[in-house]
Amino acid sequence: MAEHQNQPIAALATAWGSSAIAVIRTSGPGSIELIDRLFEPPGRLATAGGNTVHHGILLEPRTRAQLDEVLVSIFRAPRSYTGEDAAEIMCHGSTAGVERILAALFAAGFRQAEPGEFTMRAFLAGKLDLTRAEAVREIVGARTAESHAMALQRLSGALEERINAIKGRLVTLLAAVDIQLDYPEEESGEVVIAPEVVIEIRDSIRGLLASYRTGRIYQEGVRVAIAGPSNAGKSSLFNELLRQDRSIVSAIAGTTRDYIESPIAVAGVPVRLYDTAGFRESNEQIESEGMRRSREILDAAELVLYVVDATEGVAPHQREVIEALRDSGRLVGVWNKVDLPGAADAPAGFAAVSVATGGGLERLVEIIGERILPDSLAWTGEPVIDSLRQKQLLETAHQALGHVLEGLADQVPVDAVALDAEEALRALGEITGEVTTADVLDAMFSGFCVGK
Ligand SMILES: Nc1nc2c(ncn2[C@@H]2O[C@H](COP(=O)(O)OP(=O)(O)OP(=O)(O)O)[C@@H](O)[C@H]2O)c(=O)[nH]1
Ligand SMILES: [Mg+2]
Repeated sequence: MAEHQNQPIAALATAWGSSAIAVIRTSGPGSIELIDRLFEPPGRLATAGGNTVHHGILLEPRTRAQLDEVLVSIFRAPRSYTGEDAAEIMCHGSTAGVERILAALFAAGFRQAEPGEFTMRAFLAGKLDLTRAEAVREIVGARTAESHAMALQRLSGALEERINAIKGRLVTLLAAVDIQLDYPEEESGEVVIAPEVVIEIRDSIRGLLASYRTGRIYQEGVRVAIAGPSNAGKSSLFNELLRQDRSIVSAIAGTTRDYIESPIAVAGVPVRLYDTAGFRESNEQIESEGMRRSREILDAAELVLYVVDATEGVAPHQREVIEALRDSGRLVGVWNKVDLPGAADAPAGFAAVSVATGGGLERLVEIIGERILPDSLAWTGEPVIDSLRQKQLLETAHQALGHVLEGLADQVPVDAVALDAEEALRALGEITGEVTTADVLDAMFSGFCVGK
């Protein structure tokens, strides 16, 4: 990426498809002048100040044919997202129209932006640190209100501040070591690195590390599968949880042949909910294949809602499946159809519900929420980390501080101990991007979509 750093770039920033409005983003030295040549009234954009919006007509560069009636927002360096001169074109959201405008921009001298290139330029211009750059991607991918709020908090710099605070304490510590090394005669015999301080710093790193699981759950979510014998009401429950008539429900056993998947949110966590084929003896090829696939889904799911018809009870051959699920900690028993006469009482570990009347469903959703998001993992509003990159670097820092403590305990010379503290500092600096390499940047920004 770095070699064409100064070229003006352009990309569609909104989703590809028909919409009322689409936004084409551009950035780079000369970008405003290039668009000005395609804009009527002429000269308007080239002379425009930053943070202004202009209404006009966009023209094809060669034929001067009208392309669209547009609004163009002008941003002047350094007061733009990327820190460069930049313009954003709001046009009509027609795929054909967007294609024509992009073709005109490329003909005029823009090049197609690479994935994440706008944000990478913003990072290189010092507009945001790496934790915030990562948050840009996470905001776009957020699937629940909570994951969105969490990413927004990181974008506003809460994680960066937390890391910088830890770094600050380490810098102070190392400065004291430097003083001792520079003036050994004055400070001789005094221990300048206090282990309590190192332990405190290490604990705050550990706190952030512990937030990783919280961050991942809200970002990635969990898979919840509905399983159980045929006709127990699995598809009925699936539709009810979705609040949508998605899966076919019928009194005929073996209705669901293949699994069906749909996203929902439970306790702020994105959930992939699966309806699966009921288990029963079948010689029918398609149904057997459906059951095989359903079993794969069950194996991969973090939680399984095992639905039993309360008028039928648990058949002996199901006991083994239920026990295995219980042993792996993934079982939520659902005792369905309690509205029917002849329904037995729910056994331990099963929640009594009637999907038909809605009875017990609220409690069931609560149970699912408690299971996928135990209190210990729920977001408290504190900054959390959620990228593997951040986690690994924090682990490096944590480990290095462990070495510092060992060194202090073993009375290793202070300059050797300081090397480990510096290693921790370097790892923390890499999290925010203070020290970084082209490889790290490429790996990170290539995960973005074009236009970000
Ligand atoms: N009375 C009563 N009937 C229910 C309840 N839940 C589901 N049913 C009925 O039970 C029958 C089977 O429901 P489904 O949701 O298709 O069952 P399933 O487990 O998906 O069945 P398969 O896909 O065949 O494995 C349907 O006739 C539903 O209307 C309930 O709570 N009470
Ligand atoms: Mg079904």
